[in-house]
Amino acid sequence: MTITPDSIQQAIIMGNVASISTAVNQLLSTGVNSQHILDEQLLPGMAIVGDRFKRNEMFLPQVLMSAQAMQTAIDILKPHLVGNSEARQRHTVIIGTVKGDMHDIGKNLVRIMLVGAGFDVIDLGVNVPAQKFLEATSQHQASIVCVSALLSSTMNNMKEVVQAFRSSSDLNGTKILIGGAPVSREFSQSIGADGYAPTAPAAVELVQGFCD
Ligand code: B12
Repeated sequence: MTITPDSIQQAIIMGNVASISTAVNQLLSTGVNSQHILDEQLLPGMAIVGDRFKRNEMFLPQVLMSAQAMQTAIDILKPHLVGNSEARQRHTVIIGTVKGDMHDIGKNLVRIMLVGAGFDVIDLGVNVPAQKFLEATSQHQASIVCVSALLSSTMNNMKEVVQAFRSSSDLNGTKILIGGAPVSREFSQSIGADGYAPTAPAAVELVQGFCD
């Protein structure tokens, strides 16, 4: 199989798990950088899926197949993305997708890159209520919490998470970082979160900044 620049994007759009595995493995074996594959092929492919879904040119079962292809590709890239971990004092970060929201691809990318940067990350999964973020933070003595949302309806549940921490007597100093496609810096400020990052690498920089 010859890999053209569009092969991976096409495999994402078609939700073709077999051909995405072949294409990603082949590119890696020829020395193409994992971050380049992610930024230039996978993420633009998923953006096209999102546009087509919005315009009713793709439907939920197809988007689910694209998501599976994306996750397969990320799983293959994972050891390469986490390969450059710096020696640093270990900090524990709690991460999860907010209550009501099942989207986890972006959250998983943030987790993978935080692990790559040397953090201990506890992933609470999707549909996580505020109370569960609090309990995990206390249990793991974490100082940073990352919350993801992909739906404009669930981003409001992030406010509940921030309020739960701010009204806790021992966890009110926890740094809360939010992200996901509908979220912005302004929204982050409006709910009293400590930060917002638009991408996984930017999330890592912000978390590192909290630890300096
Ligand atoms: C894949 C997908 C799905 C998959 C999810 C599979 C999975 N395992 O995640 C499935 C098919 C299940 C799905 C379901 C639904 N979806 Co959907 N989905 C998408 C799609 C196409 C791609 C999302 C994605 O994975 N992007 C790729 C990742 C890498 O990007 P990302 O998540 O934005 O993450 C990056 C940054 O945002 C950031 N980031 C992410 N999280 C965090 C966290 C922190 C702390 C930080 C700092 C940064 C950060 O870093 C990431 C990497 O750089 C989007 C379209 C879009 N443009 O976003 C729609 C989209 C989000 N879905 C949408 C909708 C409407 C739905 C459904 C309601 C559809 C329905 N009728 O049932 C359901 C909701 C189910 C639920 N309760 O959650 C709408 C939301 C509209 C809105 N404004 O609310 C979108 C925008 C599509 C659209 N254009 O209409 N979906």
